[in-house]
Parts: sequence; C-alpha cells; structure tokens
Amino acid sequence: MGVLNVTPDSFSDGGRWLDPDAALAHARQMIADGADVIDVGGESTRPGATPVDAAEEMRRVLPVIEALAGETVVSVDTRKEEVARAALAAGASLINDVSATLWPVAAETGAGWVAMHMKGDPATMQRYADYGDVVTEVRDYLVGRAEKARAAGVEEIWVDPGIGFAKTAEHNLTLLKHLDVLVSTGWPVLVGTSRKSFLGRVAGGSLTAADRLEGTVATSTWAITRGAAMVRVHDVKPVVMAARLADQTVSAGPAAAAWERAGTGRSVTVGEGAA
Ligand code: HH2
Repeated sequence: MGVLNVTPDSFSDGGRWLDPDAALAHARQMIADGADVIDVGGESTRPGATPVDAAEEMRRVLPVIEALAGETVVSVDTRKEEVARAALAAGASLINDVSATLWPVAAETGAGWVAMHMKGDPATMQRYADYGDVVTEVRDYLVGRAEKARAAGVEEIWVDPGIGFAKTAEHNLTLLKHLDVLVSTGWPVLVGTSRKSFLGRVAGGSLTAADRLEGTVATSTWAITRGAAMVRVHDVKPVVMAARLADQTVSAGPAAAAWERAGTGRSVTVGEGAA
C-alpha cells in the first residue's frame, strides 16, 4: 500500500503532494514501483495534528481519487463518514479507518474496511500510551471491531495494530515482536511503520523522516515474515523489493494466503508479495 498524503502538514511529506498533478504523478510512480493499493489521505493524523473539516478534506482527496480509480485499487485514509462516502462514490474501494468506527459505511456500500487500533484521537492519543499487556489489548480490540463489521455484512476486513498511535517506541516494538499473535486471529493484518519516529529513536538518534528508510525496510520486512498481508509505506520501491525477497524466503507465502482469506477477489502470486 503506497501512501499518498494530499496534506500540507503530514509528518514526513506534508505539502509535497498538495498539487493534484504532483499527487497523480507520485501515485503513478508508486504503482510502477509495485504498489497494489494507493492510500489517499487529506488529513494528517500525526500526534497533535490540527483537524481539518470534511469539506476541505474532500477538496484535497476527491480529484485525486477520481483520477486514480480506473488505474489501481484506491483506499481513502479518513475518520469521517462524509469523506468516506464521497471517496467511495469517486471510485475508492477501501476505507482505511484509523478511528475504527466506519464499518457501517463499508457494510452499506460493499467497500472494504481497515480497522486500526488507536486510543483517543490524534490530538490526544499520546496521553493514552498506557497498557497492561499491549499485545493482548490491541488484539482483543481489533478482533472485537472485525467481528462487529463481519456481523454487519462487511466482507473485506483488515486489522492494523496502529504503530505510533497512542504507543511508545517500546509498545511499537513489542507489537511488532508479537505480530504473530494478531496474525493468528486469522484476520488479514496491515502494518504501517513507514518513516515513524520510533525508528529514529531506536537507531540511537531522532533522525529526520527521510533518514528512516532503512528502519522502514527492516520493520516492513519483519512484519511480512511474521505474516502481515500488507504494509503501508511511503517508499514503495525498496519495500517491494524487500517484500518480494521476504515472501520468497517464507515458503508458506503468507501474503498471498491472507489476501485470499480477505476475500478481496484480488490475488497476489506467491513469490511476488504484497506491499
Ligand atoms: N499511519 C498513518 C496514517 N494512516 N493508516 C493505517 N491503517 N495504519 C497506519 O499505521 C497509519 C495510517 C500515519 O502516517 P502518514 O499518513 O504518513 O502521516 P500523517 O498522518 O501525518 O499524514
């Protein structure tokens, strides 16, 4: 899943793809580099980000979604029902929902749905980075949401531990270490570590977002070898290469199997991988 942030303030690429032509060119490059899904977002969810209203969010994402919809699978990264509905009408087929609340929209429209774990909202979430057992808590929350969505009739459901959302660096690493606990629930798992700040801290310094590529490749590869079915990244080309090697190394081909389980109707050839 290639990230396309049509925002002025995203933490690693804010302002770069605000112009629709620049956004489209970047999306097409990510597709050429091997992305299977383009995730279009119009509101930053970094800690402390300023919320935007639905009209502004739609103004940012809809032209890009309309232009891309015939070319690839498009997901919309939003917490707002109104934006999700408009994006689906414009051709998106997956709701990437960091609030994990929009399954009724997916049920009603037949769209796919990503449930991501977070506590609070982006403005407040780092206050809630407090867990007894982070792995169990995140798993139970996501399974609960996925079961609700399935009962409501959503067919394509993904779960995502929400790396960096109400989590310390230690929580992020623990969730990655025990990713198999989430994978073993049977719901296809999406993981987004791309350029996140814990990668810099773990490497012994803060590092700028652009310097977190190696950490992104390492953690995405780890996630795939632990059974993640999709990784959400800004730097598609290096991660696709690493993902393909990881998939070929893991003979069971978890990415392909999980995509089939998700009932997406899309298939990934074992050995080609998903990213
Ligand atoms: N991370 C971000 C945004 N959306 N969605 C899912 N499912 N999983 C994630 O880990 C995830 C996400 C944050 O990254 P980014 O979009 O690059 O930054 P910003 O929120 O500042 O636009």
